[in-house]
Amino acid sequence: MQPLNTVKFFLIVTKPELNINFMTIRVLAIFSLSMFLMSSSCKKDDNNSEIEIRDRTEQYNNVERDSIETYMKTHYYTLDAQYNVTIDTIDPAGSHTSLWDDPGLETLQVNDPEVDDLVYDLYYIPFRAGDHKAIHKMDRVLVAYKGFLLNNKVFDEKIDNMPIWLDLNYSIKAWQEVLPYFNDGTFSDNGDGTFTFTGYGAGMLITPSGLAYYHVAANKIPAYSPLVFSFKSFVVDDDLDNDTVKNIDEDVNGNGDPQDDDTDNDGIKNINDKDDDGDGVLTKDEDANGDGDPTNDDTDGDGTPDYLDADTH
Ligand SMILES: [Ca+2]
Ligand SMILES: [Ca+2]
Ligand SMILES: [Ca+2]
Ligand SMILES: [Ca+2]
Repeated sequence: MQPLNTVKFFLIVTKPELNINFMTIRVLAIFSLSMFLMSSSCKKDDNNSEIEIRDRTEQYNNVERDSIETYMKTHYYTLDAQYNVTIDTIDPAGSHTSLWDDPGLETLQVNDPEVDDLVYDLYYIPFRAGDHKAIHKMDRVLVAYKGFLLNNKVFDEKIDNMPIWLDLNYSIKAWQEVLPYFNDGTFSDNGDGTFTFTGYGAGMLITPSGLAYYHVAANKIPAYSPLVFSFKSFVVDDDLDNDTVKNIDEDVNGNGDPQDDDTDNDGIKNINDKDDDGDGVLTKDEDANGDGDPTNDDTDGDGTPDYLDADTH
């Protein structure tokens, strides 16, 4: 979970324009934390001792695959000018296009985190990709979102004027997999405490419980619930420790997991460590050629960049 002091700022929408491309946001020094979207390993499980742990493959292949497909074939969405999503049940006499038949629908094949040969269909629909910086699975993203159960009930919502920073390193796998298909937007300072956002990403996703909370019942989410989210990606923070090395490059061993990279073995992972090699010189200052990128400086030519080389700085 994010320590409080890593939160840089929060944004509050004050004057959403009725224009699909603009959103005006006020910066306030407030903090809010959502317990939702954190991975289930982060959650207390005390109330679930009586819940039977089902076989993950059977739960998906025999139960959720069908319930998700049925849901998608019997529901449709509508958008307002701010990419706010309404989901409703299709009237057979009507003319709405189902989620299943939506021309924008994308399907990802995602491996179960625990069972090797279990592969899920994870669905998403991009409303707009976002026109600025790419999101990687190790980044933190300022998002607004709305979460739905397959019965149309909303279990959580962060509206535009109360967005949250979502650290994908600690989020449910469905978000880790889908958000990298989106970018953030750009924002300009209006000089009066507000920022105008343009071109942020917006979409929705439909996930089986195996890529969400599985057997853990969380607040309004029953155990074994496939989940539907609509979301907007306003800002990506691609350098959590502000050391000028991007989060994705802090994964030194390149295995996709930044939690096992701690070059100086000081107990602080590189992704959160401002002095990655523990030589007393900040990573951002181990930039011999001064190009703003410490990853391409290797003063002693030993193949290890200075910021990861305790012998050189
Ligand atoms: Ca960094
Ligand atoms: Ca670092
Ligand atoms: Ca250093
Ligand atoms: Ca060094």
